Amino acid sequence: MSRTALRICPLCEATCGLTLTVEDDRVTGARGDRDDVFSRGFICPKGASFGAADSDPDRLRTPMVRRGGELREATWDEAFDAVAAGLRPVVERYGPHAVGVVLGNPNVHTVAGALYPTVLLAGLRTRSLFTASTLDQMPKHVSSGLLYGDANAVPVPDLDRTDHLLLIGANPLESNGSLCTAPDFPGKLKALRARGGTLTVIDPRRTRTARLADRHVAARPGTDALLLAAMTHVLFEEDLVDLGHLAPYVQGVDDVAAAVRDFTPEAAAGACDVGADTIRTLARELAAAPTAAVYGRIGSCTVPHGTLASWLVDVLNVLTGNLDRPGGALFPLSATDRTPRPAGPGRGFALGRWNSRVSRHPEAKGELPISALAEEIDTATDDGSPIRAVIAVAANPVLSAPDGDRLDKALGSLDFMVVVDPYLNETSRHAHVLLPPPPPSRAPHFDFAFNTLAVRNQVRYTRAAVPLEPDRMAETEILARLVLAATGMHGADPEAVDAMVVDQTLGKAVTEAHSPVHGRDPRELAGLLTGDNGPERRLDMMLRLGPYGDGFGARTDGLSLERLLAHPHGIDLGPLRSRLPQPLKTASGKVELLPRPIADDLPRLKRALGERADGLVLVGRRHLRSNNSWLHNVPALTGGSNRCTLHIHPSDAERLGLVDGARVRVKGAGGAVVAPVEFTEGIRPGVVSLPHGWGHDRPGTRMSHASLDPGVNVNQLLDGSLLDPLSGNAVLNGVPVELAPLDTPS
Ligand SMILES: Nc1nc2c(c(=O)[nH]1)N[C@H]1C(S)=C(S)[C@@H](COP(=O)(O)OP(=O)(O)OC[C@H]3O[C@@H](n4cnc5c(=O)[nH]c(N)nc54)[C@H](O)[C@@H]3O)O[C@H]1N2
Ligand SMILES: Nc1nc2c(c(=O)[nH]1)N[C@H]1C(S)=C(S)[C@@H](COP(=O)(O)OP(=O)(O)OC[C@H]3O[C@@H](n4cnc5c(=O)[nH]c(N)nc54)[C@H](O)[C@@H]3O)O[C@H]1N2
Ligand code: SF4
Ligand SMILES: [Mo]
Repeated sequence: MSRTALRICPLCEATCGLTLTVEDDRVTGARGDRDDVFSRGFICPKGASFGAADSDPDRLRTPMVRRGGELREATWDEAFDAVAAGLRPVVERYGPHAVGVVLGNPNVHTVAGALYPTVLLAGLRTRSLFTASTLDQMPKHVSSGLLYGDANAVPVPDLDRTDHLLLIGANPLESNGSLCTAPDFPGKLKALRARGGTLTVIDPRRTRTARLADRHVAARPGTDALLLAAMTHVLFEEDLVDLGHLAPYVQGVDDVAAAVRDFTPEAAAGACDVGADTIRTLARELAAAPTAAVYGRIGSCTVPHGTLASWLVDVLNVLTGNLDRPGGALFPLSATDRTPRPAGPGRGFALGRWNSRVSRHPEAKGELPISALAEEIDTATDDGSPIRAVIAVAANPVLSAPDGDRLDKALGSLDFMVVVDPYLNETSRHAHVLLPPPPPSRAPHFDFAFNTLAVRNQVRYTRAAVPLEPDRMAETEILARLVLAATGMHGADPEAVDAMVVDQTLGKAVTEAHSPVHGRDPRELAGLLTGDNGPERRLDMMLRLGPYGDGFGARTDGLSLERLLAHPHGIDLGPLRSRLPQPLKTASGKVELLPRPIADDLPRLKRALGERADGLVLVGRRHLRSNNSWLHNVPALTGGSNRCTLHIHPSDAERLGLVDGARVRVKGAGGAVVAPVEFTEGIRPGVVSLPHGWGHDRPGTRMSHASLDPGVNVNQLLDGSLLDPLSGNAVLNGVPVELAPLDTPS
């Protein structure tokens, strides 16, 4: 019997609605849901392969526990007994910081990842938290924290209405967008051009996105902060600054003017390898556009000046009056955001409240740099214990983070490691206990994270498309049980975790004057919650307390889980709207345009004006049918152009005596890898590119298709020492490398 079921796609940030074909509890097809209020039928090749990814035979079905040195199948009870027995002694003997928590990217794509890690961290009280954010967008969080007082207040380019988009270090035609949730990003860029708007792309590679642009600037990698500082300089020099409606909400404009005085286009041109006249044109076009948005992503974050570049993106939006206005860059308002409090000064954002033990890296947003994970495990100091146990959820840092070989060894030396992951892969092979979540068709979906980054306010929820088999456990329950086992409550009812969160949240809400439930009885409110299980009741609570919620009866047509379930294709909540000053939580209650830590980092940027890379530098790239390190096991998503090759400009190749298709040795500070070269005019001379997430050739893994064409781990070229100092973000782009031919040309 064949039927259809709706499921929001978890495979990238675009969050498209899918219509799945289900036969005998197996997903046999996926197409775009034409009635989805947000994605309106859009789908990409990855989403179309949802069924293949979902039913991959290498997905683990049973927990595994290490016995006699080997991972063997076990029951869920045995597995959680082993977790409690493995973790508690470490906490009791070495203290909470000896337990490292590692959270990977898919946590932002699962309900479990949204609802339980915060509870786990609060219960454990460890400072040893490492996530994919420090391989990704931590510079943006730090910049937002400093500018707006809220690290999660990330302005999103208003793709549907802007007249001018300046896109920096992003390739949405392959990635489908990031920190800008927009189903059919490619279509939105085409629509921008069709309505007479302009698209400018800054990228050292001539990507598919760059080819769509009116102007492509192939700047030298790692120099965006210089380029943007020079554009800012031009705005002041040519009197193009116009804050418009923002004027009452911004402080520090004159300080910024002084801070960028030395960053003339002429001074920046050499380092960026972009003509001073081009830099001036970019600034003038930005200022002249009726509305405009500057948007920076991975290429502007994972570089030595990532936080400064992220800050300058917003500075340009502010100085041209484009922040917080339609057509510019706005703050979304998600259905599960907390009830907006009245505008006014807040507590601000603190950086470096503690430091990592070995290299003394400052924390950012409660996290330590994942580049420092290996040394925090393998290096002793007289300042506390090294990490002796790790809890890893949906993370594969052996491939995703710098120097995988060192991390691989470090993970192998742990007293205990528990991993929640569907695969036995490069990281999870070190687990003492491996807990496999069910495939996505058997899990519900709600975009807690991406709705806060979406180009349109909307809300959608899909329940599991296929029922869970009796021997499987929902990932929400796995994480709830993990919380209990890690915090000394092993064996308690996992629903108690949800009940505790509900009690705490409602208990606080009733005390807040601005809350719709102010003064009510939290137990009465808890009794009103609907939903089939703990996680659904928590979702109901968040929706009802949220900005569109029914306030538990206070607003008759407001949102609740019941109301959302009655709209299986979602509810549209309208275009993004101006929200300032409400989102600001800085001590001044204003946008603080030149925060102290930024000002203190500017001399480093000034020194970079004189720097020129004399050798080759490496950048990454993404392929449309990839997803970081874990989709290489799906045959439908590999092959063709999705290969781990070194892209190089023919002029560089000729100079180095390289032959197209031959193997080359690539050497960096952290090691060397061998990959085939692929000539392309689509990359600027002086730059080579390798994709990440490859290197599936380690023993003891079970990724049978991926290991057929394993590729190499680009992050082995890094030694983990190159970081953006303010955010602790790894430098993954613009990394110096040397090449040597391996095969003699025949
Ligand atoms: N050189 C270089 N390195 C990079 C990048 C780059 O651009 N260049 N990009 C970086 C970025 S942006 C990121 S986000 C990181 C990503 O790095 P990671 O956070 O390590 O994420 P993935 O590589 O996607 O691995 C995700 C893991 O989650 C598992 N998984 C998949 N689905 C689920 C699920 O539903 N539940 C659970 N529990 N597990 C699941 C997968 O099997 C896999 O083991 O990589 C970073 N590394
Ligand atoms: N198909 C696919 N989609 C994905 C993912 C995937 O692995 N595959 N991963 C997802 C994740 S976790 C993320 S975070 C997003 C990332 O989404 P994007 O930010 O769009 O990531 P990329 O496609 O890697 O594009 C980054 C671009 O930056 C360029 N670049 C490199 N260095 C520099 C530099 O110094 N300056 C400038 N201006 N540009 C530079 C690169 O050439 C590349 O074209 O994608 C998500 N979507
Ligand atoms: S664009 Fe992203 S969310 Fe949409 S179908 Fe493709 S992978 Fe899924
Ligand atoms: Mo990412």
